[in-house]
Amino acid sequence: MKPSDLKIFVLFLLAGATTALSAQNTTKVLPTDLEIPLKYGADRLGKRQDAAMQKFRDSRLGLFIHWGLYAITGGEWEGKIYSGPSSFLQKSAKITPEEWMKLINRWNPTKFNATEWAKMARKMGVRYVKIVTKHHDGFCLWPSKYSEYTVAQAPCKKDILGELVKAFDAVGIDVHLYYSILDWSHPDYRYSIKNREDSVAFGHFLEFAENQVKELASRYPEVKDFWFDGTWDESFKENGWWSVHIERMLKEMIPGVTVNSRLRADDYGKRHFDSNGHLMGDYESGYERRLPDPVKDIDITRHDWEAYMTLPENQWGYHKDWKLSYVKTPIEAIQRIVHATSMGGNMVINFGPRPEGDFRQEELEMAAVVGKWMEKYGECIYGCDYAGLVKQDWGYYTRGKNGTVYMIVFNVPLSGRMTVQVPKGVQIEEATLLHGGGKVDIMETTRNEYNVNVPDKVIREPFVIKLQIRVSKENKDKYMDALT
Ligand code: FHN
Repeated sequence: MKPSDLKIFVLFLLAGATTALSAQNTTKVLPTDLEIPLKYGADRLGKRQDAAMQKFRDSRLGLFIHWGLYAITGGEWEGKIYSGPSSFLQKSAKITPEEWMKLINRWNPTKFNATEWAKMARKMGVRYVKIVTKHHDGFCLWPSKYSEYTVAQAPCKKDILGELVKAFDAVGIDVHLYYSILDWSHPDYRYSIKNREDSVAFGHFLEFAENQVKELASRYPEVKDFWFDGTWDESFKENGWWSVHIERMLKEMIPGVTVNSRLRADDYGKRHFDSNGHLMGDYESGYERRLPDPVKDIDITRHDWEAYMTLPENQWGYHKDWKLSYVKTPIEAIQRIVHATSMGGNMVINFGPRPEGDFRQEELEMAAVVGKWMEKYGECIYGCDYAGLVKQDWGYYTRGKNGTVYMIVFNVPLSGRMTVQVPKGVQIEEATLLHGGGKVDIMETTRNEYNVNVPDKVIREPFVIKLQIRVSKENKDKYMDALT
């Protein structure tokens, strides 16, 4: 058998074994003799369980900040508005990197106040912020000594990133750093490696990227997470060793730091999950502008993950014209936060500040409404997880650490009754409204099924009912594993 045939055969065996394992609902590791030996595959099986990871998981809600030169152009070039992502204007308007970088002379955010940003985020209820330090265009929000395209070359000369790290840290919001490997400004970047010259150039590029990442970790040691992007090109996928090296380096430099799966590529160029199907990095970071299906994709509850949402359909950085696409409402954002928590994931909401350094009205409104809801109902989000109950049409379940189950209601049934199916041996003892208290009537209708009455008073927001449940001794382990 040729090595390539052997690989296919092993993958075939693996596919069968994985299905069998899913059916048994176990997180056990496959016997190693069925796995492809990998030098750059997953370094751990199952969820990371240390305190730093637990904190990441318990946070559940984060804020993404995309702020760079694209805020200045806001999707407009030479009088024409481009409807694509404003952060891709350089590509859509075919602007050379040299021309693009002249925007640095216009980087002068006179309204920027890091403390105000941190205050807004605090009120919004986010527990961490992911800041774009360098997007695909190569402009750096910190005065990097390895690049000529940084805030240090701009008129205001401020270390914007440094100010943000300090301000967020001061209000107890963890700082995560986004770093794009893909770099349109760097002469040594290659999309693919076609010859020796490319290989040498890309080697130099990787040295540059390593220096910058190291620089970030040593300048801002209070950082809790590194989030890598722009890792999909062939050139990068052929250098899985580098992604492993960088993750290890960061973990040595900042104990407890978390790293997203998007950084990693294995020996065969597989990303996020290695060729044996195991997650690389600490959490999956593939759910961008979408969420897993709450029924079909329930297996996702086996690992940590994070999802990202933009307010308009596909705008990360500031764009002048939001009317070009649908803009999500705060209730839709709340639904996404709940959806993610109900499946054991985190939701990160993206804001793209204006070139002056403040936020647009829609973002301020979003922060205020989400914040108010989180203040009232955060108990069903922070520290909560997948509840192990079958999804119903009225909304979502989450489960707190003490076993309390929360029903988060988005669709109130006209029947006035909400069905709750429970596994064998599980009883609902009591239901109460989370905010404002008050008992909610429940009735067992048939075996393993209850009706929870819609409360009499009209509530004009997604509301939460707390269920006290009792699990008989012999069912304790099985209940939480009840994948649907
Ligand atoms: O192209 C980028 C995009 O601008 C944004 O930064 C998002 C954030 O998750 N990531 C990339 C696409 O996957």
